[in-house]
Amino acid sequence: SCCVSTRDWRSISSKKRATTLSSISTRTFSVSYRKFVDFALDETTSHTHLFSSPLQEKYNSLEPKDGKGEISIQSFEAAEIRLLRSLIIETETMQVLDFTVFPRAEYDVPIFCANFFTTARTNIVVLDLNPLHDVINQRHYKEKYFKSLIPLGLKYAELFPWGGKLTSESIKFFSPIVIWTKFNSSPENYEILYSAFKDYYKVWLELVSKAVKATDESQISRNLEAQHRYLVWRAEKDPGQGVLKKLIGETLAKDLLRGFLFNGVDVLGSKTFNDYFPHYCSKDGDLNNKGSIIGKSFENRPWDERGEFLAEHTHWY
Ligand code: BLA
Repeated sequence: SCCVSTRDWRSISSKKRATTLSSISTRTFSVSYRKFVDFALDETTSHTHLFSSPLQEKYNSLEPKDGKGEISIQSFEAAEIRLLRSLIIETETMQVLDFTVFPRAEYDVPIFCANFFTTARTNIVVLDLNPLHDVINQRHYKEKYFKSLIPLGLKYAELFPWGGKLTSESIKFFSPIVIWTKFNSSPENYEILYSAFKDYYKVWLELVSKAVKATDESQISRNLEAQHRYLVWRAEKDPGQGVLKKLIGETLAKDLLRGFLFNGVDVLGSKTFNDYFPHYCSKDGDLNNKGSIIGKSFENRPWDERGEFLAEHTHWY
């Protein structure tokens, strides 16, 4: 039959559901991000013990407003991990993965970040080990975590074209091995994306396993502030916000952003968006609606093959 009610939808298996989806829609998908998350959870479990996070229950029952499609969340903690959380959205028109792992403040290891937005035609992808500290001016931190990973970054920089201009501030949250790309939907591309995801997650887990727990209070508070600044940036500026608002409404979307995706933004620090990003202040004081005061830049990859940052303006604020 051509029509499925919401109830039928929920009671059929996900395999059958996928088939039904492609037959009732002109769009067909060859990607599901579930296996990405399954891989990451299996790998993590082989390194450390995962505990279910209290956030799980609170956000478990989200559904698209129109009842079409599914929203799945997962969240865990571990000895070295403050929060591992995953959001998967599967509707008739899009597939989204937002998978991020935040280490505890005793560790200065990068934040694992996978953000994939997929429609029938196109994909917007960020996959990175987001550095906690400045990798443009702080040579020591860059070398500590990224020097040995440059060849891995180069491998995928050749397979995936640079995604073009992006919000200028974002580059400061990216590493020299960032995969920032847009590509057409195709099984081949998803295969490469899956292998990139696996490679990046494995090296990230290695970093976490080898990381030395800081005991120095000032180091810990520097790490904490860097995490908080990251959370403040993403909770305020995530380009997925519009999509989330349409999907579940403004109130729930905001709660999901601050309470789940970027959990900690309201408790890990007291600085505000203005404190961290003062250049955002505009004449009318309506800073939150601006995409970026600086605008978009970096039409081409700003890192060379040795992982050196190429742009001249390395101090924006
Ligand atoms: C676009 N997502 C983008 C862009 C970036 C990112 C750089 C290009 C547009 C821009 O620069 O603003 C992702 N930016 C990031 C990430 C960081 C950052 C990961 O600063 C981390 C520090 N994307 C999602 C989710 C959805 C989503 C969950 O991660 C949807 C629910 C959608 N991203 C999405 C859409 C666009 C986009 C629709 C294109 C629209 C736009 O350009 O604003």
